[in-house]
Amino acid sequence: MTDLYLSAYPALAEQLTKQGIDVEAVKAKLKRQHIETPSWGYGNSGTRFKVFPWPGAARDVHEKLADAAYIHKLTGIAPSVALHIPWDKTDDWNALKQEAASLGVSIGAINPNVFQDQEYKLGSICNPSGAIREQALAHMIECCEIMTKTGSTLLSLWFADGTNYAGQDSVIERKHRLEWGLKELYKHVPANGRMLIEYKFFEPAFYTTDLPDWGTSYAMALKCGDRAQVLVDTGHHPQGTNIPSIVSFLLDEGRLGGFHFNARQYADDDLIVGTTNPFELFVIYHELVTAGDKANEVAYMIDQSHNIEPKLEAMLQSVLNCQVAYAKALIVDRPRLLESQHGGDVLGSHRILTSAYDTDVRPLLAKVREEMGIQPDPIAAYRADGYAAKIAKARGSADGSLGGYPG
Ligand code: PSV
Ligand code: MN
Repeated sequence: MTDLYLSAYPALAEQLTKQGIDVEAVKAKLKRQHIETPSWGYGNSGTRFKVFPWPGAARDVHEKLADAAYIHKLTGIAPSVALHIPWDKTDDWNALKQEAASLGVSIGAINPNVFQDQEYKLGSICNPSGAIREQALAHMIECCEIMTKTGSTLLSLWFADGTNYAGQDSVIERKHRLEWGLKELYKHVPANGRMLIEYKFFEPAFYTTDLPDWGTSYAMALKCGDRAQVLVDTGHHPQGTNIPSIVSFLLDEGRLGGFHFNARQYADDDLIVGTTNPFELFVIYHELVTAGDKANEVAYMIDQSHNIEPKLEAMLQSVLNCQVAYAKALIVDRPRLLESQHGGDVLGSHRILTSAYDTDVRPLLAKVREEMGIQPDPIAAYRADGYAAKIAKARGSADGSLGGYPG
């Protein structure tokens, strides 16, 4: 199969060149792609009904780093790992930073956890109790310090705050508490860092959520300052929401901080990226490529928790699906698309876009990987490799989840 893809490359390159695409420039961009994988995607996690332990699932931050490094070795485009605190807490951050570097990866976004402790039953920075709000703030400030120690430039915030019943709490007061907490926290974000504000329309709260949508995150980011931006988790919207248009608006406003990529069918399903929604993923990347330099700082992170799938293969597949979507977005004939759009050609424009989507980019990606010195087919390489069997033997089936709400 691999040979088949590589041998199909010259014909594809010729076809793309005829269309006016600079194939060398496309390959250069693909080699610079950067997808961050989440530490929590390597450990056991599941649904509220059951956590099925996976043989070889990472049991601590060291094993998570090793697994992330393995995914990077196979793909060449996953050089950083997001950490979740306190799940990944260590006494010696400098040593962890060195350990990551020695494995060929770096520490990416720092994700505070203000949803797991008993105190947070009624919320964190929106909690009716001032003492609990302060506790949540203190934890997030500690995460800013961890950023400095690890060299991370991203603080990635998600709050489980909300209410379950009408009248349970004052929605306006909760908004004021949210604004207070975010503004206070922003003062502690390292000068070279950014604060990404994630939203989610429901769950675990079922009546109101304090940060339910991109507009609320955007409004809060504006109140905080230039280095506060919105984080789009692709699983956090009501059905039918047009995520690419949100992406394009935020990019143009300079407020798209990053992504948590995953796929969903119904709610926040945390499935492998691009499995239910490959066209949506492609259009998201199309908006990013169209935005040019405005997309330079966007952080591309995966946020998945796998229950029944092999953890490493699921992560690998996710990274590769982002690569496919990006490759297809890079070969959109943009000058022709713009001309067609300006001419008001509804279906002609759509066709230009879908013709890139319909292109089989596997030969292009096989060539890119060959030039990067990695295996042209990472899934085949993973399946032929002994790493998964080795860690299954060494680590066994650790019981239990990461210790709380499953992603
Ligand atoms: C919440 O569902 C979320 O998407 C947030 O990003 C969390 O930090 C992550 O999942 C892990 O629980
Ligand atoms: Mn997320």
